[in-house]
Amino acid sequence: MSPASAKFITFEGGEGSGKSTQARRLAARLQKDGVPTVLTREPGGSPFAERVRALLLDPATPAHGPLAEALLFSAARADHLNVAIRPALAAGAWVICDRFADSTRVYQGYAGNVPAAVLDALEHAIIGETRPDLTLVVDMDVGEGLARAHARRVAKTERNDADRFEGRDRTFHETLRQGFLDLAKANPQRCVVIDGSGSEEDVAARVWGAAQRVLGIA
Ligand code: T5A
Repeated sequence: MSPASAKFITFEGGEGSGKSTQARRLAARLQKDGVPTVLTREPGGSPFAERVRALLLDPATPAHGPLAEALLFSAARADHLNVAIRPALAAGAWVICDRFADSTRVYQGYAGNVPAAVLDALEHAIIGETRPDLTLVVDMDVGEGLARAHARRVAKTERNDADRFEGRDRTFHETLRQGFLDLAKANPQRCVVIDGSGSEEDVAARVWGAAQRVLGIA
């Protein structure tokens, strides 16, 4: 596959919406079809960004406000883009990223009131031309999503505590859901809202249909 055909796909949505599961499934399907694919995530995806992730998600990290959060997520993103995303795209791979700049727009902007002009400037400086070709916004009932995320955390860690974002109140998570829907509406050329309800297979079929339609996959 030539570098010109490399695609950048992002998954977005609230906590426990099933985006990570679907990002993995889409990457596996593309790889099976012979498409070189890199699966990555934010915050994280490079050694520096994973260090920032640990700090940001640790419930013991003192509250530092949405502006400082936006700056930290952006610092991690700058490194992730330089170390992982841009080199992969340049080599012709498709990149699937579990969360990207839209999460900053919604969590720190829409819910955290960081001004759009600040986020515009950060995106301009850090992302530049490396914009997603397709953003899949996985939409899910908030209660169901949080229950899924909670069940997964308990099963994995045998601990009951949420990370710094998951642990916020229900109103916060409803605001996030609306934020992602508004963002998708404002960016119809690249965003598709995916109904996250039903089985993993049901959701995967919706994701694949959207990828085929928007990216022209046969
Ligand atoms: N953040 C991130 C910001 O505030 N600003 C930013 O700029 C960025 C980049 C990241 C946190 O950072 C914030 C947002 C987040 O709060 P994280 O640990 O990476 O934290 O968490 P999330 O991205 O929210 O991802 P989660 O892993 O919690 O949830 P997902 O990805 O929505 O869900 P997933 O796929 O892991 O599934 C959750 C559980 O549900 C099951 C899965 O097996 C799993 O157990 N599941 C299903 N069960 C039934 N039916 C289905 N269809 C299912 N699909 C999945």
